[in-house]
Amino acid sequence: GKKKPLVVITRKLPDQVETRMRELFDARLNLDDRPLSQPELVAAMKEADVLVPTVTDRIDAALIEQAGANLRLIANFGNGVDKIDVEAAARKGITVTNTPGVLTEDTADMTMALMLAVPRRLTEGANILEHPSKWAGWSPTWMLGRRFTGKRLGIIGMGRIGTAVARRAKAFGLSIHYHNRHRVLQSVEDELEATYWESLDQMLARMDIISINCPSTPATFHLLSARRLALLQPTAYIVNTARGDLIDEETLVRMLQEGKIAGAGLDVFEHEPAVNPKLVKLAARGKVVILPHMGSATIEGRIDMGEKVIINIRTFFDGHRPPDRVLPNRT
Ligand code: 8YV
Repeated sequence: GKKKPLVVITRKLPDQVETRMRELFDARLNLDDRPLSQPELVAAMKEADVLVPTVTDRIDAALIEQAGANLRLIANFGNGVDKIDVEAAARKGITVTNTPGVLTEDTADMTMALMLAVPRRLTEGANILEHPSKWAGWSPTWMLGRRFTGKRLGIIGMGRIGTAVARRAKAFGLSIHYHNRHRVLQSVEDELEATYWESLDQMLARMDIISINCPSTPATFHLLSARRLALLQPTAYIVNTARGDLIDEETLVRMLQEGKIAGAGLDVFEHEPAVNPKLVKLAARGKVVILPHMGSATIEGRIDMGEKVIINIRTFFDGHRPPDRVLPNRT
């Protein structure tokens, strides 16, 4: 029979995904789940037929240059391919795939959780009851937040996740606005009663809440630049479950400290896993809710992502175009 492809998986995956990968492939697993060192990553690239990286691996042009002749597929475990130089891979004839679709709902759910948490002071309240003696009792002016329903939500990036966020937000009574490279289908706009803003700047100036749901590419680096952040109303909130580098984080932090923006819910950071200590301080004061990149972190989601990776690898080695191929120059 055919020789099974050597598939190097850089991180620990759910047991049932690993079991399935072992059945189908010559799977090299990372049993202790420590991110591979640079030399280990180079060695993996040299030997493997397929590399399965995650968001914690930087697969840049220099690394891709060192790939062995066998490496034909990088099957990313995850949606965002910002850490993979897809152009450099294409130049070497290496196909790149990702796992869209299966993490849409989970990420949209977490986006809503962050969106509600800041104005309704969820973490502040929960923190108070870690020390029940801090609660002297209810009062009409105790722990007042800001009303969520009725607010204007501006979504940056109306793809799968952005649309899933919009559906949820509409059910919560928010009005839906969006900025995207192109307008979405009229039927989707109608369903969501959504307003399209061709100008991101104009949208930013008028929203109560901003949710970022677009990919990180060279073209979207610091999309929310200092200049654009300054357009926001001081009462506005920002939620980011996409990628940290979409926002000029240093400026965002300063604006939060100075009260030039009301709050932020952040699942992603510019220098993950490092988190700016000033954000941690702001979190203690309830100005921000920060999470350690948990947007898609459900058991079901991780299993589905594993299945997607497997389908992409199998389709590729059956000689067909894998369903989730990522094309270069998507900026
Ligand atoms: C994962 C994600 O945390 O898919 C993405 O883009 O950020 C998350 O689903 C990560 O990418 C897994 O590699």
